[in-house]
Amino acid sequence: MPSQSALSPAGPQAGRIISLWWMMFYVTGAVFLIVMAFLMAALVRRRRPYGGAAADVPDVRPEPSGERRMSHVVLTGVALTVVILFVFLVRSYVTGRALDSLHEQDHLTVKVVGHQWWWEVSYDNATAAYTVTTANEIHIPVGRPVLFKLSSTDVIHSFWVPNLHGKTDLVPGHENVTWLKADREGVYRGQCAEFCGHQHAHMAFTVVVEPYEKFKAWYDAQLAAAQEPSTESQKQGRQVFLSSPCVMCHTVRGTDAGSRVGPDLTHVASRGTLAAGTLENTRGHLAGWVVDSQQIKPGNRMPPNNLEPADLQALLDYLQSLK
Ligand code: HEC
Ligand SMILES: [Cu+2]
Repeated sequence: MPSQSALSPAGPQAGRIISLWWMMFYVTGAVFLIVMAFLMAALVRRRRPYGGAAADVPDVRPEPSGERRMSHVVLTGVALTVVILFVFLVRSYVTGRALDSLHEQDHLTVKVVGHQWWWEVSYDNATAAYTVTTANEIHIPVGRPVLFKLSSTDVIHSFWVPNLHGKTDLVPGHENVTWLKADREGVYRGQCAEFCGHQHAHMAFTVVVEPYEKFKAWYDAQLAAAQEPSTESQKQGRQVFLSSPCVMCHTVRGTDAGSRVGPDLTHVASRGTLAAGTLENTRGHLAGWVVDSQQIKPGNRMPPNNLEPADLQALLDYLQSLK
C-alpha cells in the first residue's frame, strides 16, 4: 500500500513543511486551550443574580483599579498575538525560501502534463531518443533533486505528493515548476488536488523512489520499444489492437499506433495501477476497463469497446505482454 501522508515526510521539502505545521499546531493549540480556560473561568466565577426591582440592579461598572488591570490584560493579549503572528511570518518565510533552494546542477527533469483525468509523464533528455514517456507512475532515484515541469491540456489540476512536497498547480498554457527530493525509498501516492471535473477523485498517481541502479534499469526498460509478441495469441492481440479504435488514442512505440489522446501503452504492463490509480493492474481489471471503462470511471475520455470474446482474450494477452 503506497503511503499518502503529509505527516510522514520522505524528503527535505515535506520535512520543512511538516515542522512548520507542527509549530503552528502546538502554538495555536496552546492559544486555544488558554482562551478556553479563561472562558471557563469567566463562566464559573461569581455570578450576580439578575431580576428584581430596578433599584436592585447592581452597579456593574468596574472600579478604577479593576479597569487598569483589565487594560493590562488586553494589552498583553494584543502584544502576545502580534509576537506570535510575527514568529509565524518569519518562520513561514524561512520555510518558503528553504523549499525553493534545491537548484542543483545534477538533477533530473520530469515533465508532467495533466489531462482529465490522468497524468502524462515524460523524462527530459538532451537527446530526443532518450526521452521516456509514460503515464500515472513516476520513478525517481533516491537522494537526487528532481525538477518537475508542470502543465495541463485542459483545466487546472494540482500536483500533490503529500509525503514529498506541497501542492503545485498545473495550468493550461503556462508551465509551473517545482523541485522535490526524496531521501527515503518507498512508494508514495500522489493525487490531483484541484477539483478538475467529474473524475477528479480518480486522478491519482504513484511515485516510486528507488536506488539509482534500479531507477536506471527501469528507465532503460521504458526507453525500449514495445516487446514483440511471442505467442500466437499475443500476435492476434496486436492485430486486434491495431485494427481497433485504440490506435486513434494510444501509442505503442514500435507499432503504427502513435496517438497521444490517452496514456502511452508501450509498457502498460509494467505499471502498478490502471486509469490513474483507480484499479490495480490485473487481467480482470484490464478486461473490465477495455470493455467498458465508463462503468469504472464514468465520464472519462475512453469509449467502450465491443470486442468478440476471443479477440478480447487475445488483446489482453498482448497488453499484458507489454512489460
Ligand atoms: C477516444 C480515445 C480512446 C480510445 C479509442 C481508446 N482509449 Fe484507452 N484510454 C483513453 C484515455 C483518455 C485513457 C485515460 C483514462 C483515464 O484514466 O481517465 C485511456 C486509458 C487506457 C488504459 C489505461 C492505461 C493506464 O496506464 O492507466 C488502457 C489499458 C487502455 N486505455 C487501453 C485501450 C484499448 C485496448 C483500446 C482499444 C480497444 C483503447 N484504450 C481505446 C482514450 C482512448
Ligand atoms: Cu485533476
